[in-house]
Amino acid sequence: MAEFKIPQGKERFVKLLGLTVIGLLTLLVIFNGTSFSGSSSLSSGGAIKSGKYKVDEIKYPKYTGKKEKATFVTLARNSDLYSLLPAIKSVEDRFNHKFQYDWVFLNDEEFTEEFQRVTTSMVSGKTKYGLIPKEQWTFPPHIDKEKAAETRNQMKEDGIIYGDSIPYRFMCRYESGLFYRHPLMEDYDWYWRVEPDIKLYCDIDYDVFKFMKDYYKKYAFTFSIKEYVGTIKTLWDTTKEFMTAHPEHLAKNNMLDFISDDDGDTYNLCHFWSNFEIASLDLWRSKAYSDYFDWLDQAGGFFYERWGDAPVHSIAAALFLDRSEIHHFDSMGYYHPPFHQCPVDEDVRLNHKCDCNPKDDFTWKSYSCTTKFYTVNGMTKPKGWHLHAG
Ligand SMILES: Nc1nc2c(ncn2[C@@H]2O[C@H](COP(=O)(O)OP(=O)(O)O)[C@@H](O)[C@H]2O)c(=O)[nH]1
Ligand SMILES: [Mg+2]
Repeated sequence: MAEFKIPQGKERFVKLLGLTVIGLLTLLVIFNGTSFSGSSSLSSGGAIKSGKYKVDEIKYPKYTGKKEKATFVTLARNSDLYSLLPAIKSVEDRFNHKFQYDWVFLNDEEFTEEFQRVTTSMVSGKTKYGLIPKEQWTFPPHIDKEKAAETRNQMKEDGIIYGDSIPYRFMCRYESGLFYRHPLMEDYDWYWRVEPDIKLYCDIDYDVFKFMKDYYKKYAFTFSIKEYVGTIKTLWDTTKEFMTAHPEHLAKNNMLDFISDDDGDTYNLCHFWSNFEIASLDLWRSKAYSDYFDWLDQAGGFFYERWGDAPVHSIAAALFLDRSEIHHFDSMGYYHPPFHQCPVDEDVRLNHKCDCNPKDDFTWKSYSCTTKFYTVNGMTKPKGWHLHAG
């Protein structure tokens, strides 16, 4: 075989060329490395978020796909900050870092600098902080304060949870009929409510807001449960009066059979647990819901009893929506003390990296109403659900 030989004289030139190429490549690698760990691959909106707070840039690639007009929303006190942080982190890690939706925080007092600084550092989307107008966090003028005080004393004696609390009642009224009217919520069509101390157990790999829109859903829940009857003694009678006065607001294909076992005569106490809600703001902005909230508010049960936003929202969703517009998120995995939702189907848990114990799952237990939800809607329950009932 003929040997290839570089002619003498050209040998030095080839060596020099080789060294130059190696040098250039090294420079290129160093240069690229620097820019990679700098700002070019990082997200989102630069270092300044929410106006004045400067935080480290988040380490996820900026999401550039289409997004819905949606936000997280959290009502909180400044003192809730450190029980809220793990909740935000969990939602960000399991879902939001992929889509970077905004987060609206609402409070009846000004949020502290610390609250804003720390939460802003946790959220991948924009953060916004709203003050609730004083007149929305007080007794409405038509409420007899003495009568309301009597109820609170009685409920305290009866050992009803939050029975003697005034702020809890302001909170329930605000979440029922006012949060979606806050100016910061005007930018959005959809919201996901998050509370302190909650946790998501499973990865969510798709945009839930897009899912809601694409599948014509208006209200979605994880848990359903029965309400303490002592807190809503006249809520159903007041609702029946409303239905008689406003039959035009009832959806044709409504889900009355989820909330009543006797065709509307009595309320069976089933409601969606509203500490988790993903819903369309249009539902609450509708004429039907505005009329319903005003009716309830005039009746005074937020103060003369202790009506919760959960039964109020649930009854409204069941009556004013087509049943197909209400959705159960069965594979998120969710915790709000003291209950766990943990998908009972192992395939679901492994596919979504759920870090929960299916033995803790509450979904199919007798005190939950979710079995009823599946039954009245003719839906198929997940594999192995009956092993977790009881
Ligand atoms: N700003 C403010 N938020 C409150 C107040 N009371 C409750 N919240 C918030 O309202 C939501 C429900 O309250 P929480 O204590 O979790 O009630 P529970 O889930 O029914 O036990 C949470 O997001 C709280 O942070 C209050 O007095 N002021
Ligand atoms: Mg809570």
